[in-house]
Amino acid sequence: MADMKALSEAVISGDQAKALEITRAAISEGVSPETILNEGLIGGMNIIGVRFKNNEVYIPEVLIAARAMKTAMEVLEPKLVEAGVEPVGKALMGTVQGDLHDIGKNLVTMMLKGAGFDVIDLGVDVSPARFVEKAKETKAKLVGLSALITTTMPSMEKVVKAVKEAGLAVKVMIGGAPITQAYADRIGADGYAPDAASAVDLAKSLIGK
Ligand code: B1M
Repeated sequence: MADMKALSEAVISGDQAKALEITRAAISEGVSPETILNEGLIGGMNIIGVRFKNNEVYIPEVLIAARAMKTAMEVLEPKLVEAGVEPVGKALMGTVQGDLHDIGKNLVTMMLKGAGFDVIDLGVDVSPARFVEKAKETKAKLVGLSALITTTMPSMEKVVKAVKEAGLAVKVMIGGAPITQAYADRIGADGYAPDAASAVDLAKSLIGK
């Protein structure tokens, strides 16, 4: 019988081949896609998230774990769709206009995916108009903004304003090295997270999960 604890461990250690093998075995043994996702894959990513927060592991380990999860997700995703398993929530992520830094944004995206979010990554240098247009098109409930340079921080305020002006019922969360809670409060963002693991907790709380 495929072991969900072993699947979590494969994700934690970033063993892509093992994660894929256990996921395939679990599917063929009839383990529910939801169990494989929640107990195996997300379970493993949650542990990585906690360890990252506690400085027990660092960025490379998180990236390797996320890659193992992604490999397993490729075979699991069609089964989740067939089973009608709903994602935790839909989120847009992007680095704001004028800013090309994407390492932190990618980490947050991976952690959110690891936590069961359906994340649409808009990439870097994303204009306020594009965030609004994609939020309307995808009906995402959450918009995540990343900025690494002090001169691109004002783009975040523009997104918050554009989202409000468009009358969208979405929450905006922000982060990046120069960002603080005080800045989030000042521009009217719904939340700030200092790192990728906290971003997952914040995202869940913003959408009431
Ligand atoms: Co640039 N860069 N860079 N850079 N770069 C910084 C940010 C800088 C601090 C370096 C310095 O001068 N000491 C400085 C900004 C100074 C300032 O703001 N005043 C700077 C500069 C000036 C520039 C250029 C202007 C340099 C130039 O061309 N003269 C230029 C800008 C280009 C542009 O964007 N328009 C530039 C270019 C680059 C590279 C292309 C070379 C490269 C980026 C590669 C890439 O991203 N693909 C780069 C890099 C790598 C850095 C440093 C060295 C590292 C940034 C990084 O990836 N950190 C950085 C100096 C430093 O920080 N030591 C620097 C790791 C990453 C995981 O952290 O993104 O903070 P971070 O993400 C964290 C949290 O902040 C949080 O979670 C992540 C994980 O815990 N988080 C969120 C991030 N987004 C979040 C969103 C959330 C929640 C949490 O909710 C939605």
